[in-house]
Amino acid sequence: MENRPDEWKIEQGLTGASLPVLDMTGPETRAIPPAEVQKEFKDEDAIKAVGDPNELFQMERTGWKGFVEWEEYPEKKAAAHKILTSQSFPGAPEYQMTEIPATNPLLDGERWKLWHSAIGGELTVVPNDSWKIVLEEKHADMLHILQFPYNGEPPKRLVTSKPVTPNPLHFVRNHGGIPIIDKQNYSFLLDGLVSHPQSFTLDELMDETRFPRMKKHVTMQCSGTRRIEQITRYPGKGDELPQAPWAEGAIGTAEYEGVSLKKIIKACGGLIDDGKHLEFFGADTYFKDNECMNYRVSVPWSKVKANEVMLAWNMNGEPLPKIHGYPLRVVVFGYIGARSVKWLYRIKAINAPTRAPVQSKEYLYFPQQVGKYNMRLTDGIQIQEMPVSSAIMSPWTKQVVIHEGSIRCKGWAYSGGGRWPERVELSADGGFSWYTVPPENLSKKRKWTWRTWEFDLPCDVEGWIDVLVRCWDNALNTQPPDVRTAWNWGLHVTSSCHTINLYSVNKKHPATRARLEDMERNQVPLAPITVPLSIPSQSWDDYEKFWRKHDPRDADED
Ligand SMILES: Nc1nc2c(c(=O)[nH]1)N[C@H]1C(S)=C(S)[C@@H](COP(=O)(O)O)O[C@H]1N2
Ligand SMILES: [Mo]
Repeated sequence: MENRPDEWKIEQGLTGASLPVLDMTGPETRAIPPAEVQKEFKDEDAIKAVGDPNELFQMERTGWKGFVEWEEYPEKKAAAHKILTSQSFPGAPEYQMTEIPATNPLLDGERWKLWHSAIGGELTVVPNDSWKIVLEEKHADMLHILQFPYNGEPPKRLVTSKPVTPNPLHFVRNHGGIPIIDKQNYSFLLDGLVSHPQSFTLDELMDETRFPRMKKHVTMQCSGTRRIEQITRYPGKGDELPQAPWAEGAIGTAEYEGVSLKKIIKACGGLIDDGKHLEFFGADTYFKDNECMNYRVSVPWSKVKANEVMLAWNMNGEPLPKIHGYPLRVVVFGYIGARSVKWLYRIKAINAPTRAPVQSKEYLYFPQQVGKYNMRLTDGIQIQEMPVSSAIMSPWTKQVVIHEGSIRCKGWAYSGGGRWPERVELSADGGFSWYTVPPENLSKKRKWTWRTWEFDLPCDVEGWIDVLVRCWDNALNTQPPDVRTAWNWGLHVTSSCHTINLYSVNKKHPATRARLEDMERNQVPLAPITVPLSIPSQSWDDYEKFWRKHDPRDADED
């Protein structure tokens, strides 16, 4: 054994996957080195034998660019599977225990791009088209977490700049490319366990003589919001989930307009037999374990029956942006974003929650002791309603704050399931004592939305402080104190108290005030706190004066 050039970093756990596993099951501990990278291969003949991609994976419907229907075509799925397993693709990038690149986009999604070009046909140009739409529709300052499939969130200063998020700043979570659907050629099918299966065009949905309109402010939250706090504590599920290392911006609020899904189901004569769940199909293609599929999830009928599921065509008074599901998406109030299917092409009434992977294999909330080697899907709770949570958008962690006894803070608070933030509290001492944000400093109270807030947090002390926020919802639920208490293998639902570290400089303290004035007089910049000050911290006169008045450092014997 010899030192490697990165020996110190490996020993400190800073190089991720290069550490050997220690097997302690025998009398001697055995080190198992990380596996070799898989060899590249491509079986051209096998791929060719599958057939012509332009025929196999052609445009499904006129005016639906980038849409391949997989769910009704097992042969098509089999062909795609054959292509994907007849060649190698690069592995998932390992950055959970190493540094995330300092670029925007943060991650490029190379594997997804290669999967799309490997399938070809209608999917060939999807990555390019999708990126063009991002540049057209989203704010220039969006943080592009993943270029393709596109995942993006607004920077902290813009997350809560308005209580209703402007469309260009609303976060985006995509599992595949963006289908470009022409409104004139649009319709969706409602079938399965309903009396009279039917298709609906947009004009039919918008016919107010048939269906009353519905307008509602709704907060959409990805269950991966604030995942980065879990990732930086401990890595978790190392597949597609960490492709969305969200900070606090995977949440947004908009006013949606559309119709209640309940009315549409009634128009089809209602559910029959043991119809109990509604399955939604999205027109995008999702790649998972060498399979191609449409994005698919379901919600229970009870949720629909309560008029809490909308088919929406407008977002903040404008037609849905392409990136948010144009021309029609589902909006499920108070559930995780994952259930609000975009680019809806089909709704199917079924008798049990869908077995599609997004519902049955992902968005699961595991107990803390469940992980890679002992996990069963049934150990996880399928996440629907999000618990109460909150976050501080300003200041940022590790910032130095000069103040006069209180620190200006801003952020959001939200609770799922139709509960709303009733009280927001902040602590400047790591969660020992809490100050309540006055109700007038919270944005409007609504059943299905977050509330943004502002607060001058009292703080006397000087130096590093832990600032925490917590919310109490109207059912008096609140948040666990620390990430560790809620850490889970799937890295979902980071609802622990959001904590930032600030360096407090309190100008109310005479010594601090004098020092800052001294610095200003001498034109000493407010350098980073880690850089030593270039002016003395105390005059020698003062120093000597102190010792003339006080006992010396060491005590004499009597
Ligand atoms: N068709 C389709 N619908 C989808 C998704 C998707 O990838 N495809 N992502 C879901 C997830 S996980 C979330 S959090 C929300 C995000 O909605 P937004 O992109 O409009 O903010 O959309 C949901 N609907
Ligand atoms: Mo999500």
